[in-house]
Amino acid sequence: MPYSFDDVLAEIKPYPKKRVAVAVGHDEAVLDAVARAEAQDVADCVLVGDVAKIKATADAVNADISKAELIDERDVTKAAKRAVALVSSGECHIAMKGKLHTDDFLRAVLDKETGLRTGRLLSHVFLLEVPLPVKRLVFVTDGAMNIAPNFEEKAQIATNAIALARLFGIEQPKVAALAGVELVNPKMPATQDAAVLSLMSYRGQFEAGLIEGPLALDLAVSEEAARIKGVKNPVAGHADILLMPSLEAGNIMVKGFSHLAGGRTAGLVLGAKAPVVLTSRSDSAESKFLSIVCAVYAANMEAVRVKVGKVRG
Ligand code: COD
Repeated sequence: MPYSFDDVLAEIKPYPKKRVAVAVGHDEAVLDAVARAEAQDVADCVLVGDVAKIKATADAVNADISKAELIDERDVTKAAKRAVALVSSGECHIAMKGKLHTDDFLRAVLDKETGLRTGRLLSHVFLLEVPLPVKRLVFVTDGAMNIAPNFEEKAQIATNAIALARLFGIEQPKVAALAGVELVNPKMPATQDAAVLSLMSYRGQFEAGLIEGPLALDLAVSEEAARIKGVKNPVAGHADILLMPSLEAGNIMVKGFSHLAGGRTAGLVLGAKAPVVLTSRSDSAESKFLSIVCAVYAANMEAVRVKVGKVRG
């Protein structure tokens, strides 16, 4: 089971490389990440976009993209659709966002004809490499796709993240349904949703994971905070998945972690036909590379899961 991004990178080495289709490739950090993925035999990449701009950008940052396939499509919307279509047709295994707005990229992913819909809710998960009290990966969802999820959507978002955490080797992921407090307050709708999700979990409605809530962030991740506040349950202090009440909460938390505390993060969209790498345009090349690594890991573990048939979704 990987406890760090370096572990994830080491664990994918025996598995086959995957093909990544990048939508609108002329982004410095994306091309740096692509060059690293090619150099470390993690993935082969197809870069869709304005080829002249892609080459000029790669030159500017000294990114060796000589092994990548280039497809010239200067229109941003068409480039996004074309990259995603390469994945839905099976020519590539992973879609990745390049230099375009998140919503424009996601609309290509959701396209009814050429997109990656499955009939399920698609949702985003950030993976955070948390240093304390021991280094491990924590999953934060949804900080990038579903803006204000209703109760049913939160249940699906939790289910998607549980499936991902299980691919990452956590047998029964512990989910903290986060709010500002640990008691149900009718004036705070997030606490009500969290309480019902928790009840559903105790009734066995999330068979693969354990949801507890409402919990404030400190209670979810700090054993000491839970002890001081007298909160005793199997998730308190040990949450693997932080289920956020809204996109803003998740997005602000993760950007605080990376931009204020220097934490390493990766980002994926789940629930689609294939993993989708979705990072912010301001994320570092390292974060984009780590996201490719995690997508390759998820795609390979999913294949193992289907073959072995041991793990329930
Ligand atoms: N899963 C599956 N289908 C979906 C989802 C989803 N999460 N979201 C929308 N759909 C389907 C709907 O069922 C419908 O058929 C179609 O897509 C259009 O639905 P709308 O009109 O509600 O959606 P859009 O196109 O206006 O917006 C969808 C986005 C994902 C683009 C939107 O939710 C969005 O902008 N999300 C936030 C993206 C963002 O800015 N993130 C910032 C992170 S840095």
